Amino acid sequence: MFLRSLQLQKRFFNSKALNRFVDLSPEVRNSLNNKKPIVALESTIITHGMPYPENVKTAKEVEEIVKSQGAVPATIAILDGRIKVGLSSNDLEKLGSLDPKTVSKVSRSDLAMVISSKRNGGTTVAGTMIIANSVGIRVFATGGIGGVHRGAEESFDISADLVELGKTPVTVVCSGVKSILDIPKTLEYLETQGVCVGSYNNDYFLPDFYTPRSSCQVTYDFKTPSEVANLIRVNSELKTNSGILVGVPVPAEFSADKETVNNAIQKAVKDAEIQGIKGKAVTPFILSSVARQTKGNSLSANIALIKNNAKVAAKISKELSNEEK
Ligand code: PSU
Ligand code: MN
Repeated sequence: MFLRSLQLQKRFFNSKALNRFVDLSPEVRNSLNNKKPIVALESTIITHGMPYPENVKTAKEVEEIVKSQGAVPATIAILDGRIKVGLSSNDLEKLGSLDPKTVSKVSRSDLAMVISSKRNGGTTVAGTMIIANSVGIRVFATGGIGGVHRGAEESFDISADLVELGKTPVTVVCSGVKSILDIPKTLEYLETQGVCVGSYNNDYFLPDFYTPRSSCQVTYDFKTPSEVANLIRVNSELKTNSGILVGVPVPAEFSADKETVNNAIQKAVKDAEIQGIKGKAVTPFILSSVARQTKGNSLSANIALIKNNAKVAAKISKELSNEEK
């Protein structure tokens, strides 16, 4: 029995190296073993992206949405140095109520350190992609990815998410990048990294997170979950090893007001500069400043779009697992 479970575990870990640091929840293990639909969810959004208790509430609701579509949610985080794929309700509560100052924001550069020092960490898009890929999860839903920051020509602040998308074959379903970032430069960078980027029923417009359309158009517009599933399958057969980005617009009724958000972003970016906020702290600083300035209007758009993205990701994952049965 023990041997059989070890063999199963081995079969579904692409990277045996990561295996010994990972705890799969029983639901996640079952889903991987039986090739059932599964959607990875990140946790920096819980630890650094949203305030408590909305963060925990939203994380739980997002999991419910994935389940209601017939897929298994796999929220990924690091607790006491163990990589958790699939969090219990208690785990979520613990992670979400930790002081953001004491919990790490885990991107590729932090993974080994947070594990070796047995810390707690919320995984970013990059961190979550690495772990999802290593356990065999191919579809991942989140709000927005990191990107090229405004003024990057001076600061060199370019999110590791973009580099990860270029070398890790996971499909990230999100609402594009926030207009706190430089969207045209982000798209250029993704192209350089070899990432296939498409909008989702949005007339080729990449969403800008809080509102359905940025001013940037992309090369593809995906129409159905099965079209994306097919793309994922061919991408994996081709072994490009690149990720795919699916840009799903926030549902119109939840869109924030563009001008209000843009004004808040401009002020937040300026404040970050004045206060000398650098590196990892920049994104969380701007996010919370925008939420505060727009009096929660941006937070409600944020919550609505994550839920919608989780639904689309679950549908894609279902199509993917149907094709493989
Ligand atoms: N963008 C958001 N909300 C977030 C993040 C980005 O709208 O919570 C988080 C994601 O986890 C993303 C990370 O992977 O911030 C990027 O951080 P940085 O820019 O430091 O790479
Ligand atoms: Mn950065």
